[in-house]
Amino acid sequence: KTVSIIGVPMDLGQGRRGVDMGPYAIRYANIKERIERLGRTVKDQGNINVPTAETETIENQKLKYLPEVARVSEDLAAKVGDVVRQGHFPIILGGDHSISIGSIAGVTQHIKKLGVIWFDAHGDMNTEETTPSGNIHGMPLATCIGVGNEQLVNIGGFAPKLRPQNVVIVGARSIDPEERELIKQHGITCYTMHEIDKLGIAKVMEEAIRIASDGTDGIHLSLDLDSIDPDMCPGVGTPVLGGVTYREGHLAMEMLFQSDKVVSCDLVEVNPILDEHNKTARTAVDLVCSLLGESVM
Ligand code: DIR
Ligand code: MN
Ligand code: MN
Ligand code: MN
Repeated sequence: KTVSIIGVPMDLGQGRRGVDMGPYAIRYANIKERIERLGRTVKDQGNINVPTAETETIENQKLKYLPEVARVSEDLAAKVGDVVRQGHFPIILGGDHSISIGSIAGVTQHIKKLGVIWFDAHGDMNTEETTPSGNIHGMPLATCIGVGNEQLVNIGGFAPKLRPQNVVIVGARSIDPEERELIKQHGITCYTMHEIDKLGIAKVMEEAIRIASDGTDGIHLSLDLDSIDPDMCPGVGTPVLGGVTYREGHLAMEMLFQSDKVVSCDLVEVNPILDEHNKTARTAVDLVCSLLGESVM
């Protein structure tokens, strides 16, 4: 299967500058060459157009840059839909995590029953009612299960994109109080760092893959690099101590490869301005190579 890379230089979904440079940072870390070395054909589709923060104004403090995020999401959904139709495996480079609204809308145009593994320090299950920040990057998972702002929920012309029983959060360690209630209320499985420490990443991933593939036709991996501990991923907007280690991350990706269920993935929240010599983008590329079958022997 050909791999298609799509960049989304989006920073309007959160409050810190620099995450719009994520796609360039990940390309600079040689994502294309590294995947080609695995014997895959890689096509870089370029970037989706994203307006610059300086030219836009915030109209709604509970949904910052809503019209701009919605427009980019529609464009991204169309592009992702296009490459999935061609039989490609899309890798979407963020940008902040709001881009997953568009990427998942694109994949589910063709793969109607999609499971999702949401690797993140956060739940991303806020709505305009629960958000403490007004940042849309804290809302994409809620949006995909059909909860929240109507315009966002209906990106791509249909809703919901995902059934909560096929959604699994892995690596969580910072959840807002009302967000926690939404996760419980909708029956989303959430493996926090507590479960990873107690059960081990292998057991957690075995369960996550089972849940995300139960009755679905594929799994989308949404990889927020802040899931990984800040020692290997310091270049993210909202780092949280006590994350998934480099080794746990690799084992998780290897198990996803072995499952043969993953159809698409996002690499999000890489912020080279906050990074140390592009360490976060390099870790992202290492992890995606494991996801695509790189192994020692
Ligand atoms: C916080 C931070 N829960 C919010 N969220 C995220 O603003 O909604 N940080 N996703 O990366
Ligand atoms: Mn996130
Ligand atoms: Mn996060
Ligand atoms: Mn974030």
